[in-house]
Amino acid sequence: MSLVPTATVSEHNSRDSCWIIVHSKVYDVTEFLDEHPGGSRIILKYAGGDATEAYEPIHPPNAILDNLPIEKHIGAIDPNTVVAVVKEVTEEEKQRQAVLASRPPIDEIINLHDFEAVAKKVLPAKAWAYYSSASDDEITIRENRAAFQRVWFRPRILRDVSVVDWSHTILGCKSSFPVYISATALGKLGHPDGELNLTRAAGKHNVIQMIPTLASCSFDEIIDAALPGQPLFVQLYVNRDREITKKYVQHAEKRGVKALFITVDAPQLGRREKDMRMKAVDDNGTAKVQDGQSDVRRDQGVSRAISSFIDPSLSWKDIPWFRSITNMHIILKGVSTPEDAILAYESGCQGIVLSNHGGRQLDTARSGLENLIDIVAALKTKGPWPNPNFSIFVDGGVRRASDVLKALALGASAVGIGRGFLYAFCSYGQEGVERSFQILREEFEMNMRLLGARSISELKPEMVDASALSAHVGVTPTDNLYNNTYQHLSTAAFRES
Ligand code: PPY
Repeated sequence: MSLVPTATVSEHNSRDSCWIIVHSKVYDVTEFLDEHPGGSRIILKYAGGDATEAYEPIHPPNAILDNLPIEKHIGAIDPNTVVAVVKEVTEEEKQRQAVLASRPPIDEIINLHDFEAVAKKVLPAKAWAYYSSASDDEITIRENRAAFQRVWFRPRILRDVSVVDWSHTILGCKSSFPVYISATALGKLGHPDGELNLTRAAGKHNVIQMIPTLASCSFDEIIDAALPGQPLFVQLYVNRDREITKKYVQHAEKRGVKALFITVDAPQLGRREKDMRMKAVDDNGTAKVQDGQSDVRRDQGVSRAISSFIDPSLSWKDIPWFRSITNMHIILKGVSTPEDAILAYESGCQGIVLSNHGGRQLDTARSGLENLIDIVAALKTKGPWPNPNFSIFVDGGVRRASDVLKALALGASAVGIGRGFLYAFCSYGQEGVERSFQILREEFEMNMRLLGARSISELKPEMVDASALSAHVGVTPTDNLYNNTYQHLSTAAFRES
């Protein structure tokens, strides 16, 4: 590969000839400018210079290699010509660092909501907007929490609960509790080590992590950070180019991943308005929504900007193809109805995740917990129950072990937590994730004792009253902690005069 002096790169600093440096490699992106889903302006900002810092957290590691024809790969930057740049720290970053330094000591974090409250304060505004946002009016994200509060316990007593055991097996893999780490994208927006915080903590504490397709760390970095034999699942966004998907899936299997979670609820990404508004704010924090620039796609937040590879034509006809390319368990992530649950079962999948994508897709879609009731009833008509060959997972809004116990009592095989663990590492790195596991363990111990269940197999539908679950109106006590972390939506801002 030829070596390119930085002076040569800096000559290509315009719309007519635009070169950028990413990870010490030089690329000619002139013809790609108008195709960039995030608009050309952000690339032009780095024209003739190094774009790595802006590129890294919001692009999958291979995005540029996969999207840019090989003849546009100019070469490697000549290391002898690189001048060390002293980076100016912005006022916003200085303030953020000060807030970070005044975080509560980790032993004062006593529940998963605490992590969210800290993350809300310490995250860069763009990262918080991306992670916390949900679609449209954000009704579903709030319903995900509320649904758990419409299920009430019916505890059993006098059962000798001196020993309680919350360990579990998920798709044949041992887990310290009936919870897995659900995939959330772009971990480096929130912490320099990104998803590796989860991998390392999960390895130490016997928890299963689902690797996101759109992780900031590369798939292999994550696998390499795992302990020998550490069970991992992988999430899949299906690419329009099925060869890319096939390669990804087969590579995952070769590297020992146990289950493939195919995301089926995102043929198009939902409109997440907090994220979109952030994109309409420039680096000085000035609202630019109304300035008439034509080259910026204003309908794009971080997520929409990088989602164009997802194949909206994915259909039931593709399931046999997936079966033909892998022996991993195949789980459909994002099922909501008994009709689709039965189709998944009949098409030979090994399970489903009742999920509305953390409220980020179809707003006013029901919660996974509510859907669980009808779906379990429908699947009971199809074969043995519980069915050892077909698992039902639930995610969305889970913050407490009591939430998990409710889902399991109602027939879930295990439960996924995405944002809860994400906020733990955004606020305290790996230590935060480990603390979140410890908190859950303590909550499992107490709640199982009080519920009268000595093991996960003793959780039964009779232990909960879900009669109010489908009543979408009704008085439930306010969830004070969640309401505290929930950020209200806002309307378009006026320009300052
Ligand atoms: C999400 O943001 O909800 C995701 O699932 C991840 C993602 C991010 C960007 C594009 C597509 C999906």
